[in-house]
Amino acid sequence: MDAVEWFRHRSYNYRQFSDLAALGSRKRDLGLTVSAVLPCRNVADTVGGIVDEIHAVNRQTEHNPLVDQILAVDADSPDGTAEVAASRGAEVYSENELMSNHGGTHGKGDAMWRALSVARGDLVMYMDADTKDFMPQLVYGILGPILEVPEIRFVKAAYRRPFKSHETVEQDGGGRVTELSSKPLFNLFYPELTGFVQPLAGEFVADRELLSSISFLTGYAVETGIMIDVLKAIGLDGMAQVDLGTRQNRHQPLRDLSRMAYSVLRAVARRMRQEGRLNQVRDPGMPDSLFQLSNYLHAVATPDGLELQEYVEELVERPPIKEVLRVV
Ligand SMILES: Nc1nc2c(ncn2[C@@H]2O[C@H](COP(=O)(O)OP(=O)(O)OP(=O)(O)O)[C@@H](O)[C@H]2O)c(=O)[nH]1
Ligand SMILES: [Mg+2]
Repeated sequence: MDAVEWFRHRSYNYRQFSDLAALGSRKRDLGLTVSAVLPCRNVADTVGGIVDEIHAVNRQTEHNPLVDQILAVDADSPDGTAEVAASRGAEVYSENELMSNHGGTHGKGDAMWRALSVARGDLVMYMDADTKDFMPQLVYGILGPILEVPEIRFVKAAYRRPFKSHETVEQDGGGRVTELSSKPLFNLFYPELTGFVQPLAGEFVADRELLSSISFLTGYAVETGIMIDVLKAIGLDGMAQVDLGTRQNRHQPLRDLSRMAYSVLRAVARRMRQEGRLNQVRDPGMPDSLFQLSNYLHAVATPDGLELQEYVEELVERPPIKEVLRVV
C-alpha cells in the first residue's frame, strides 16, 4: 500500500465516533482498558483542564468510561504541575522516580518510555499536556479507529495548527518542525509515511504490546522514531490518522525549534544507518540525467478536511559553468 492509497483508506474524522455511548460499549465488549499518559513539563496552566476534560468525556459514555487510568509523568516541574494534576485526580509520577536504575531522564521521549512501566491499560494513549482549549475529540476521536476497526493498532492525531503571535492568528502557521523537517525527510526516506498530516503529534494511541516491543528515542526524537518503528513493526495498513479539527498549543521560540528539528533529523539518520541505507542515500529524483522530477506529497488539514496534495518538484544540477562555456 502506498501513501496515497493509505491516506484514502485510513484517514478518519472524529465526527465518525461522536456517539460516545456506542464507543463506550464497544470498548466494554472488547474488554479493553485504556491509559492516558500526559508527559508534563511546566504545564501547570493547562494540565488541569485536560484532566477535567478526560473525566468529562468519561461521564458521557453511560458507565463505560473510555479512559481507565490518567497518568501524568512530570519532569519535576517547578511551576506546580504535579500538584495541579494530582488535585484534579491524575495519577502523578516524577519521571525521575520511574525506571530510576536507568539514570537521569532524557526529555520527553524518555518520560514516555518510563510511563510504560506504570501504564496498566491494554491501550496506551499519549497526549501532550500543553494544549489550550483541550477538546473532547482529542480523547474519543483518537480512540475511535482503534476500537472500531480491528486491523488498526496505531492512531495518530491530525489537526490544523494555528500560530498565534500577539493579536494575530495565522490559521496554519504552527507545526513548523513538522513542515520544515519531518515532512521533507519522510518524502525522501520514508515515503510510506507522507500521508500523515501531523506525524509529530504528541496525541496517539497504540496497544501496549506494540509500544512495549519498540525502542523509544529520547527527547524530541521520540515521535519520529515511533513512526518509523511502528511502520516496520505492523505496516502502514495497521496505522491510521484522525482529523480532530484545530489544536492550539504553546509555541516555542524558533531557536529551540532548530534543536528540535535536529532531533528529528538524527532519528531518521539513525534508523537509516541501522537499516544499512545511510551510505546509499540517493535522491530518488536525481540518478543520472539532467532534468529530474520528483513528487512531493504534502498532507494537510484544511477547513474541509484532510488533503494529500501532490507537487512536482524539479531539481536540476547545472555543471560548473566553465565546463559548458569552455572559458577559464
Ligand atoms: N515529563 C516530561 N515531559 C516533557 C518534557 N519535555 C516536554 N514535555 C512535555 O511533552 C509535551 C510536548 O512537549 P512540547 O515541548 O510542547 O513539544 P512539542 O509539542 O513537540 O512542541 P511545540 O509544537 O513547540 O509545542 C508537553 O506536554 C510537554 O510538557 C520532559 O523533558 N519531560
Ligand atoms: Mg507542544
